[in-house]
Amino acid sequence: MIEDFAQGHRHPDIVILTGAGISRESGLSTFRDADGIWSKVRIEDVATPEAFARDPDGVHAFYNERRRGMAGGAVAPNAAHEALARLEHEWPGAVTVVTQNIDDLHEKAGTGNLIHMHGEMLKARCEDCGHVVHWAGDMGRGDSCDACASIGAMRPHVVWFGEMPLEMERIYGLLDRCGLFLSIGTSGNVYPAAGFVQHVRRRRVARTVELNLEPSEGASLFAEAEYGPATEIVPAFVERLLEGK
Ligand code: BV8
Repeated sequence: MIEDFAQGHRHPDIVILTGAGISRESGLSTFRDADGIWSKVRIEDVATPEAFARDPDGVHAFYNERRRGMAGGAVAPNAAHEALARLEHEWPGAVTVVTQNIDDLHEKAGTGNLIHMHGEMLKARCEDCGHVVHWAGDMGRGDSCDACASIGAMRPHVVWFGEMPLEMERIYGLLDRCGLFLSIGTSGNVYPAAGFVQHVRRRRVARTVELNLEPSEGASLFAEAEYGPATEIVPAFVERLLEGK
């Protein structure tokens, strides 16, 4: 099996895209499930730069509530996060997690090679000077930047709709070199992340696998798929991969 997807070598590099589904069993809501975040608030009201310009207090309240839900270790990584950290440490090739999630559960599980393409809940960015700083508490218009002292310019260091995701050049470089692309816990609704599998498929040698609770919007684009809760199917997949190394 290893030879099937290697680019001519036994331990190809692996790129893993994760979405909200991988954190669901840690107790964090997803976005588009029946009880998901977008069933309670509209994207246009809380997750666009226009919303922030129009109603900064409302957007801060949305992120303050989610940040509080993650504070103080209330939320822990689950077996799926831990399996990906194990894969990074035991796989002979490079393993990189590209997450759409803004929680810190991959880091807590021990993943080091990690790109938060949609930013991070526990960071703030100054709109005036661009300074990015760790931020675990509530944020509001009265807060000031500890680099340029400007007041009211702090925003969540999160990529909103209509904003360019982070580290895209690095991500496409990784996709161009990987021999295995894994997509875990994402509905495949949000671009450009949802387009990564097409980017990988252009190279015949790479293996594409979807691990999700149910088929995503892009399910037909994956050569292989397994469906079930992430805490069950992800550790099992990693175990098989490492057994065959
Ligand atoms: C941009 C941060 C361009 C905020 C988020 C085509 C090309 C390019 C862009 C677009 C395009 N078409 C449309 C666009 C615009 C837009 C977009 O994609 N819109 C969609 C709605 C159609 N994209 C953008 O705006 C992006 N920016 O393109 O910029 C540009 C170019 C030049 C210059 C400037 C800009 C920016 C998108 C990022 C937006 N920010 N989040 C926050 O988190 O508050 S997106 C948001 O959706 C989250 O990041 C989330 O992670 C992401 C994706 O959702 P999922 O993670 O997939 O979560 P979802 O609930 O949908 O699905 C969960 C899945 O898990 C389900 O499948 C479920 O079955 C599964 N699951 C549930 N439980 C389990 C499970 N699986 C396993 N186990 C379980 N237990």
